[in-house]
Amino acid sequence: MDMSTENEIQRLTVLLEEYNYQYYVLDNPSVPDSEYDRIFQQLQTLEKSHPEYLNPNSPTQKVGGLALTKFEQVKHQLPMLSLDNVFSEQALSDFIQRVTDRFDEQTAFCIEPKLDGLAASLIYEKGLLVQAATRGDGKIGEKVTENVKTIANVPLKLRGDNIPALLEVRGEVFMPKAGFNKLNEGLINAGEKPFVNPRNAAAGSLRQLDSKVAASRPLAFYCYGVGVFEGQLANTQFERIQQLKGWGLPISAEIKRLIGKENCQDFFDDMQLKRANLSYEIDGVVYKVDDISLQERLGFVARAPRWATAYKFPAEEAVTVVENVEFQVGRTGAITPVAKLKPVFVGGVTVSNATLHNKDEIQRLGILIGDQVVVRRAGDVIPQVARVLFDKRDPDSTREIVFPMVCPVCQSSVERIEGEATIRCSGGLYCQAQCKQAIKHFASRKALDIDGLGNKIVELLVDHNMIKHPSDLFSLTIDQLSSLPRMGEVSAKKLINSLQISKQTTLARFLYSLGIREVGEATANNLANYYKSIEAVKNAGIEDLKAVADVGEIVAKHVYYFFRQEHNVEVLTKLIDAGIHWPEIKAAEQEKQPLIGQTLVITGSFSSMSRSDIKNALQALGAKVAGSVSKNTDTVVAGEAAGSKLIKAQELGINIMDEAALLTMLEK
Ligand code: IWH
Repeated sequence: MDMSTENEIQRLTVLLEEYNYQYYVLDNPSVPDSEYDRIFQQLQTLEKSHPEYLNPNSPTQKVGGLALTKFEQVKHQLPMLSLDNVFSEQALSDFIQRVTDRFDEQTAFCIEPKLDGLAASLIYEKGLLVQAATRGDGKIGEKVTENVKTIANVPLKLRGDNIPALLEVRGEVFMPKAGFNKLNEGLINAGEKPFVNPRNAAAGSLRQLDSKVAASRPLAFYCYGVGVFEGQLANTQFERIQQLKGWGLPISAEIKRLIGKENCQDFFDDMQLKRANLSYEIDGVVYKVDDISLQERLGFVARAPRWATAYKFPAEEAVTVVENVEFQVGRTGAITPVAKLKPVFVGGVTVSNATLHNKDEIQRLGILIGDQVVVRRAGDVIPQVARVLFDKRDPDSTREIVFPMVCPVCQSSVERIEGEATIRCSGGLYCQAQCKQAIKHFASRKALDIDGLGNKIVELLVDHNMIKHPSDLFSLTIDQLSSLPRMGEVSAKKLINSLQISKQTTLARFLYSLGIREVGEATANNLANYYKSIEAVKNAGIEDLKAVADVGEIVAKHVYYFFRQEHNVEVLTKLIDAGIHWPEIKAAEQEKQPLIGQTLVITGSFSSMSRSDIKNALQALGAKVAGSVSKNTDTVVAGEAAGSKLIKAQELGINIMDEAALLTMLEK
């Protein structure tokens, strides 16, 4: 009986270790979580009834134990170095040149994202985790073994063959974004202070004296190198990392080995694009000479290796002053408070405005005009005020933000809706601000797609009283247009021409272009397919509208009331009178132009057709063919030797079509 219990504990342990490896390291679980949980409970039950067989490295032992009164200090046998930083393409290029100049051949680099966490050292003896320490000052750190043992993806025991007798693994302890958000939510609900960012949360959690608290924190670990070791390791950085992975240690999925400045810079650019979609925060990219013997030849300067550098993203947060708050009127009349900032360089651009969203947000921030604030600009997202520096507030130079009683643009009354934080201008298209936004929307890419009618020109046209409604666009003359500042006769003619072209559209685009609240591209499509004519949409009742795919009570009401407003119907009539038209929706018509509304990009070279023939063929099917890949691209048609456009498309998750697939589609 005892023998079989011991065997059973051993069997379950091995099984869970394998599941953990598949889940955390290979990112490819072989069983559902419920099955993992079932085995886990079985093992836990057996261990409880037979404590004599409980192994301290059992997969069940990740829950933390006794609380410490302080952390012991540990001296790192090999110092934990810092990295040199670079902040520009030129500086990266200089680094690569400097390294390459030392050797005859092109030097390969092992490249990885730089995680925004804390460096840690994990020591495995005979494959068992015996000590974990923080980096500290690089020479002396703190022993946080009990806490690190609770990190879900840190193996207590290594797996596989040829495990070194001694292995110091270096890596980053961090908190994934999702876990951070959940942790903060819990802290706020409990009336406690949330962490400012995932890095602080990771630091606070790793330095918990009570390892049970640390165990409750969603920490993770990725390794990026080796410190001391006894035994044989591969002689390149890239292969060593793969060895660590094979022994059950988690590594970032992004690590690559590359040669050449261009590839190195491309990796950085790609990482910057991917950044927002990664599940954890990164603050740059690390480049390491791949060959360990070359690393040794390069050696160190002061406390940083000459064979590695960190290329940092521009800071996403900066401190500045709120000089004023203005109120902007949007397309639907929503009045948004905008903080006018002392210009500050953040996220790679100079920022002088940040949205404050609404009253609730202002209250949440506790912000006053004159406050010093942290401004955040991440990726392409509009700048936000992250928080107020209350310690720096000077009551003499701050004042409250007062919401306007009337629209700041047209002086119409302001609507406040019970339970909504947003206030709205009631002026409709009488309000110049709403009018401008409506026309910009009307001309935008997914609406009538009027080439050459950018935001600046719309503003000028409205300011010069040349247009009031979208329908006025179609009676503009070349003389009128060329009288505008910075508009010559050539651009005026071009614009008149694109206005002419834009009249041929689709019902879906036309419906979208009207700017009905809550009617986006998808809803416009659904409405068009369901009703097939503008008259039918116009006459539809609320209940009937609700029968359209994805249309609920709110959308239905917005559509219904839009067509009950006299001036909307008037504009609509004028647009049709101006000559806006679309093919009648019949199944056969739609098949003729299956690519209408889609943007394609052609890249690479093709063997069966020239690029211009492909372009013509795609346009004949209704597609718009663009020159560069962006998030608006629907499909990239990639031939042989496609380069950066293809890579970008892959990063953005855009549909990719090769030559064979293209030909098949064209034949259809
Ligand atoms: C209940 N998970 O940590 C439960 N599928 O191989 C059990 C396990 C997990 C969740 C929920 C989220 C996560 C899954 C596996 C392995 C380890 C592990 C697995």
